[in-house]
Amino acid sequence: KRPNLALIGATGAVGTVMRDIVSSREDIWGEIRLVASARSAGKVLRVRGEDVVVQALAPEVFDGIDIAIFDVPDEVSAEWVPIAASRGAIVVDKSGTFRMEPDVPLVVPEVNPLDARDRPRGIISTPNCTTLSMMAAMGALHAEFTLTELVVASYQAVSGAGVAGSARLYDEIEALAGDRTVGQSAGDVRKVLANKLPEESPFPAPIAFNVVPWAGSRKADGWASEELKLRNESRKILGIPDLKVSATCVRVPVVTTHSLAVHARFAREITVADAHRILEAAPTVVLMDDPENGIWPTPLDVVGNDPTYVGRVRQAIDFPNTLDLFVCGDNLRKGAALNAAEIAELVAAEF
Ligand code: 2RA
Repeated sequence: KRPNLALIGATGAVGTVMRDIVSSREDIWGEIRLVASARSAGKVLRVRGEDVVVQALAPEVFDGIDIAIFDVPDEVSAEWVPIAASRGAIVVDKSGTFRMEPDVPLVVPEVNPLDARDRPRGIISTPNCTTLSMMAAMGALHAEFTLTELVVASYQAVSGAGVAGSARLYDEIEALAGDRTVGQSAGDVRKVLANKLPEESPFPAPIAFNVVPWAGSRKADGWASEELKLRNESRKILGIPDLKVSATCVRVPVVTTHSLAVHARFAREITVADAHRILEAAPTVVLMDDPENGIWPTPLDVVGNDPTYVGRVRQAIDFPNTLDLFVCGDNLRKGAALNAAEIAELVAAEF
């Protein structure tokens, strides 16, 4: 049987990439139903070359659906994922709502595909895009050398904050373009933006010409939610409950593709050659590591592509058994839509 798929949140930044992915990969689906908020209902969108009318989220939209992929805000998932599951759909949920619940698997198909089979609530979570940006690479290295510690700094793209995040960066760049004096005295960019773009930004500081050491919501003791997600989710996906993880998440003026500087310690000695061998053999990782010839990944070279790109692999000079490396992953593809689609494909193979 070809299972029927529903995409919930079909019109957002991730939903748009999701439609593209299900249209461009091998077609394994029966019906594909598009669902969004009442505001977007009635829109006509293309999937697999056909026009599909977007339906408003309601219990009945799950009738006859085998697998539902949710990409909606946490509170919408909290309300609607259980409704979808109770109506018989297996749910792949992108929100943070269920990720850390012990009876909900958190899956990256390259790393822990078997976890997707153990889903007592009919719910499978897909990780946050920041975690996902490094997971294929770190999972492959862990499988052979056993990770013990991760220290990560992220350089997160604005589309991680959705369509509004990208719009804000473009608007700020437009508002500042041509003025060759901005960025030279403290607060000058803020002043221009306060005049030209008085509406509230999704970011807590100007993002054009800047880096902002904050991503996500406020958590205890000065941590941002993105930093804690990276820690907790890495532990769960890799199956290392005591993995030591410390992260600083930073927003940068990049439209799409998150980058991470990763300092990774292993249980035993690992060389650059070991890491190259493993990463080259990992099917969804692309190694771009030839600094003498200026070869390393950047977001502009990676955006729109599925794999995880790795470069700048070095053996840490002052830390034993430790590598430093730089990873880039498209936050809307592997970081979101692609991983969810791949989980859904794993489940579809059971039909
Ligand atoms: C961000 N990781 O980049 C988040 C999106 N879930 O804002």
